[in-house]
Parts: sequence; C-alpha cells; structure tokens
Amino acid sequence: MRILILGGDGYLGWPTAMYLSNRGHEILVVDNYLRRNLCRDIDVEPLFSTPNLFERARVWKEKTGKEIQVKIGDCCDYSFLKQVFQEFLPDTLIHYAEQPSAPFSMLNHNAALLTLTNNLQTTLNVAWAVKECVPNCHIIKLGTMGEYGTPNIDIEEGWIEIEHKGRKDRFLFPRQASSLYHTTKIQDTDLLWFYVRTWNIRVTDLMQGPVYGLSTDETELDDKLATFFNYDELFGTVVNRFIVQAVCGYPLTVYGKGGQTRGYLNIKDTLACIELAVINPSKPGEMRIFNQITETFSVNELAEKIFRVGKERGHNISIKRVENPRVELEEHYYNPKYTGLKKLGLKPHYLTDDVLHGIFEKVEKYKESINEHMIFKGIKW
Ligand code: USQ
Repeated sequence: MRILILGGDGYLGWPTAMYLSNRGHEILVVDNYLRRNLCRDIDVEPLFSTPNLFERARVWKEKTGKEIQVKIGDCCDYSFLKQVFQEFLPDTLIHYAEQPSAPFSMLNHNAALLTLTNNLQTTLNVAWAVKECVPNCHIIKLGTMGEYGTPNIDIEEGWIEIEHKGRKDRFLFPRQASSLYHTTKIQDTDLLWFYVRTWNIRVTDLMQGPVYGLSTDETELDDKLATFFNYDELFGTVVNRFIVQAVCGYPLTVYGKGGQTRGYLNIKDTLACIELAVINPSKPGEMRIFNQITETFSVNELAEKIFRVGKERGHNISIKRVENPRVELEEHYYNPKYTGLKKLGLKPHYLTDDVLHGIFEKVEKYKESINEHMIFKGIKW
C-alpha cells in the first residue's frame, strides 16, 4: 500500500514508518519538526539526539535497501498538504501530526492556542485533502484514551447504545478530557465523525493510552534509527520518565495519591495495532474506533514495579508523592473495554520485568546525559 504518515518524525511516527516500510509498503513521511523545535525552544531535549528525517531515511536505505520518502512542511498549510496528497495518492493516511503533550497545552495561552490550532487545523485539512484528492483513502487517526476521562461507568470501545424514554440510539461514548490537549483530540474525533457522516470517508480512530519503551526491531538496526526519547515533564510519558528518574537517582514523582489508573502499551504494540488497522481498513462511511491499550495500571503500581526492577539493577531509588500539578481524579473507577484489536490479531507485549530490564539497560547507557532540571517543572493546571 501507499501509506502517508503525517508526523513521521515523532516518537511513534518514525518507528511506524520503518515498521511499515519493512513490510513492503511504500512510505512517505511528512513533518515540520514541531516537536523537535518545541523541545529545543523550551529546553526539554530528548535523552539522545536523533538525525533529521533525510538522514534517517538515508541510514534506513543503507541498512535495508528500502526507501522512505520525506517531505518537510506544515500540515496546517492546506495548499502544501493537498499537493502532497495529489502527488502521492495514498491508500492509507496515518495522522500523528499533533502537539501531543497535555502539560504543554496547559503551559500558557500561546501554548494552548498552538495546540488548538495545530491539532484541529491539521485534522480539518486531512479530511478535506482526502475528500478532494483520494476519497477512498483510509484515515487512521491517533486518538487517546484520555478523551473518555475517568467516568464512573465501564468505558466502551468508542460507542455506546443509549435507551432513553423507551427509544434507543448509538452515540459516541461520552468524552470529558482533563487537559486542553486531550480536549483537542475529542474535537478531532467529532470533526472526523461529522465528515464520515457527511462525505462517506473511511476512518479508524485509535484511542491510545500512554506508550512506553524505546526499541523496536527496526530501531535496533542502527543507533541513528532510534526514536526520540523524552523524559521531561512535558513530553515524557510516565513509564519512560520513571525509568530515567530511577537511573539518575531522582525520586519517582507520583502525583497526588497515585491511584490514577490508565491503559498502557508497549511501543511495539503501537506499531502492530497500526498495521492491523492498515490491513483491515474501515468501510466508506464507517468511523471505527478501537481502544488501543493492553493492560491497566495505577501510577502507584507503575512506581512499585519500576522501584523493584531498578533496585534489582542496583539503582538508588525512592518514591516521592508530590502535590498533583494536574486536575484529575486520584482515586476512581476504571474499566475500559479493549477487545477489538486483539480480535484482529494483536499479541501484546506486556510490561513484564524483562521488558522493564530492557528499557533500563538502554537508558543506563545514557545516564551521563540525563538533565535532572528537565524532570519536574511543576506545570500546574
Ligand atoms: N504522572 C505522575 N507522575 C509523573 C508523570 C505522570 O503521577 O511524573 C501521572 C499523571 O498524573 C497521569 C498519568 O501519570 O495520571 C499518565 O501521565 P502521562 O504524562 O504519562 O500521560 P498523559 O499526560 O495522559 O499523556 C500521554 C501522552 C499523550 C497521549 C496520552 C494517552 O503524552 O500524547 O495521548 O498519554 S492517555 O493518557 O490515555 O490519554
């Protein structure tokens, strides 16, 4: 298939590009380096630097003989995006091109505006480019489990049937996020659902939980093919952060009571889920939604696991409860359904001790590069 990946430079975008290229698909990645630039501008650079996309694609070709095409540009610019679509004519579009950080979106008005305009304008442009250039193209959009929030009822896979005063209908499952970033993802969902109903386009929305890990079969081929690995408060996700904290002797920062429970998944499973969505596309006029997680943990459970494995590796670790900088429930019911992707064939890589040892081993190599000042900045909601 011809697969266009928007946001192809990111933590997930670049590993996805290599994974699908390795499986024989024709890949074009597009990015404007928003994430790289934001990290540099606000002094939260990843654990190790990674080459730009052109260099990454050159190394990929050297190692595998396979080509990944690269275009640098802003998906908010409709004429640029439309031209990319007209020239490449994708069968599948994978949409990662968003500002992905909840804390960044809450930093100040400029950051909020950037998040809102970047995320929504890109999604709007994607829907239009598909309609005008390749109406049969399957859009795979990365949503997030945080769209649902933490309701006091079971979380269904995207949809819920409601009976009201003797009548029934099927609706999007209620969404109530707890950051502006997560709210833009809800708005993305709504936008695409509107265009699915109106234009019969085909969409798969993957409601993903926080991802952890830094290696995939493809990143292992060469150090220059590694993905970004942020461990800072803005762009790092909790498991990756805690492992870096454990390695450098910074206390594991459990926010509030630590009962916040989320669904997590290994970066390898993100790639597998994307591939399953690619090869099993939704139908025209269908908005298909999967909850993309493999298991759930509270922050306390994660901290305890990482504490235990880190101790085994001889690290000097402590767990510190800090006042929660976020507005979120710290003790709540959480029972999401996540059977759809398993039915399509997903074989999860769970967060075992072995997996944690593997991430520790990688991070330990860069121990000297860890900048403790990036770990906690206290960005408050
Ligand atoms: N947390 C701590 N201590 C920390 C960092 C985080 O207790 O030092 C807690 C947070 O309060 C939260 C949980 O860990 O309850 C997860 O936080 P996170 O920073 O790993 O994840 P989040 O901000 O929710 O966002 C991340 C990605 C985002 C993705 C989302 C999936 O940055 O792009 O969409 O995970 S989900 O959370 O399911 O919406």
